[in-house]
Amino acid sequence: MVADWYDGLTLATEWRPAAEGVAARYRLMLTNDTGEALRDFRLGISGPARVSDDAEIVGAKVVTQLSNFCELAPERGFVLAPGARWTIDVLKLDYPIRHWTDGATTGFLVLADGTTRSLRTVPTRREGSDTLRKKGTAIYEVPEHPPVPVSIVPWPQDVAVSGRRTAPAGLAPIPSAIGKSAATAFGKLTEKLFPGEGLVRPAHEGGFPVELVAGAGGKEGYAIEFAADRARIIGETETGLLYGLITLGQILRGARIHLRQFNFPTSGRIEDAPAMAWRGSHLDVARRYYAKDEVERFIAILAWNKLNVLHWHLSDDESWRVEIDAYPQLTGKGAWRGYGMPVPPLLGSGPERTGGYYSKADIHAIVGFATEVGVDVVPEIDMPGHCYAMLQAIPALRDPGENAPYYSIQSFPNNCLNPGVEATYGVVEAIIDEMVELFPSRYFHVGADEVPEDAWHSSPAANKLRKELGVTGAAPLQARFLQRLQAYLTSKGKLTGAWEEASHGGGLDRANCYLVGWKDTAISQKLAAEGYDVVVAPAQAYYLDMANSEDWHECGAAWAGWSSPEKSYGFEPIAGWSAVERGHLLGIQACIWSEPMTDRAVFDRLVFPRLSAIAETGWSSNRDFNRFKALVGLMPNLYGRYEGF
Ligand code: TNX
Repeated sequence: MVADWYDGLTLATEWRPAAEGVAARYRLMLTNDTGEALRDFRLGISGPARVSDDAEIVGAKVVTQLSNFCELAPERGFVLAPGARWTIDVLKLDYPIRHWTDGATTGFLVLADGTTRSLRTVPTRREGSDTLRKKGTAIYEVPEHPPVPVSIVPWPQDVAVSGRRTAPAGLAPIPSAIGKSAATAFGKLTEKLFPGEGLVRPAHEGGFPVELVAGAGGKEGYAIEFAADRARIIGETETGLLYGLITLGQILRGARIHLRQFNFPTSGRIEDAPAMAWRGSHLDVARRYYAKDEVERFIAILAWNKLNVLHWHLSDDESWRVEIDAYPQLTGKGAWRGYGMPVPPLLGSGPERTGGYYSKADIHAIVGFATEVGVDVVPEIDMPGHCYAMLQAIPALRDPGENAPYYSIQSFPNNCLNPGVEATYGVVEAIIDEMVELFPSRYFHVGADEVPEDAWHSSPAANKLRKELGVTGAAPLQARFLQRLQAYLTSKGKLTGAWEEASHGGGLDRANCYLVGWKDTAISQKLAAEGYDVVVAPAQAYYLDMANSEDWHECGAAWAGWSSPEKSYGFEPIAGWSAVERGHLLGIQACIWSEPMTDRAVFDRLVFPRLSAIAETGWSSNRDFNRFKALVGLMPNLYGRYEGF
């Protein structure tokens, strides 16, 4: 029996960027301090960086590889003596490493009997660099003299308040014919986000009376009238009143925490309504699993930012996360990763079985909470591409005649549902049947991104369909697949959502869909001009997996560039759009892809405060980074990790 080697074995990785006359090099170093000689083993790694298929590798050979999982073997008879180090040089990766989160974040040994041993894995260093790794939300100090007297994010349409009183101990909402649900939702929201702060209190505990009354306001607008001994919120809907309470709660927290800098007013008025109808955030729970409580807290944060859509990315190549009764193997196999399993360790998951999925009861609770706080949960099942996990769970959906591989951009082989395999439609429809029961949203997002151009090239079933339709390539087949899905969703009363690529090869019925433009804003504008309703989510500014700056010490990805909070904040999503194009704008959203989120503190650094920057763009007609910077430090993050803590 082999001892637990965790303490004695260390994997370190080092990146040397390409320079004049020097090739890029990714070096893996395994050091043996176990006191025993190691033989007959292989090294498994997982983390965002991908060893290229045609990479020259010095010191090892690749035994198996799938996307960013790679198993490397030393030469036959190799012995790693006590105190010795095994060095492997990989001379080509699919893309260069630009930040410390890019390299292997998990390493493990595979022994001759097939068992595995975890080992300590040190985050990647760049050659010659120090070990500083930035994590945690950047700290935004409240200035001595903030440019505005009250703390509110996103900034309202019109603020005309005056007077000043000591921040009350809490708020005591008083519903009338309207406002019961808003008051309850506000209580749950503040309890989740700021437990122990007592933001809601009865009058006898010093709660400040807040009357909730019916009046104008539209779907999400509200007004607040201040008096010395009470405030009144006027709204037309429960959501409007909730947003009024959120504004008051933010004012209260600011005045309480920074009593010199911010006021709790005693007179005047705030008038508010959103600029855009769709103010969303996408969350990828497929690359990384987020527990039910984390998702609910994230939803609470959305509401606190007056964001109203969660685009919930529930499946991808790396996993499947929704319980489906008709196909228990989807979660039985697809929700888990591990060595020797249908889905191997990926993106830093280890050799042991890890993952998770949302049971129907979980989804019911999550969607119920979201609805209460004004957040519409739009589910996404990503199809026909990004389906490796689903196809591993239900291999019968592959065409048995397909005999050659094609690869996705993330290097997954044959990862697309096959439009020529008729059984696919029955399975997908059964999944939709169950999911429409779980998600009351008008929208159902079907993915449609990144199908490789040569998808299904060797599939007889796909080629038969190509012949029938008189088409070539992948796009028309994908369009045909999506059109069938859309017809089914329409019959269920749903509008079909998809990424921009759903417009390729024939497109969708524009009256019953919306598309998310992600490559740049020009594409969103073009889709709007073609008559598609669009949500604008350009990767250059709204992809929160992109690092905050070019600095190596920052965490995150870089394929679409870098975006500081200031850049995300100042970004104009619909500059130059015509009135007709604007007529097709639903709104904007952040996208949170989870490949780099190996550490919760990385999530906090990447997502905050950029999420609030995007929220303010969706809500306010009056933006000012200086004001935003002074206020955003009061906004919550997901895990409570701040830079330097
Ligand atoms: C592209 S954006 C993807 C995702 C990745 C993301 C990483 C889109 C629709 N597809 O699969 O996670 O880039 O930034």
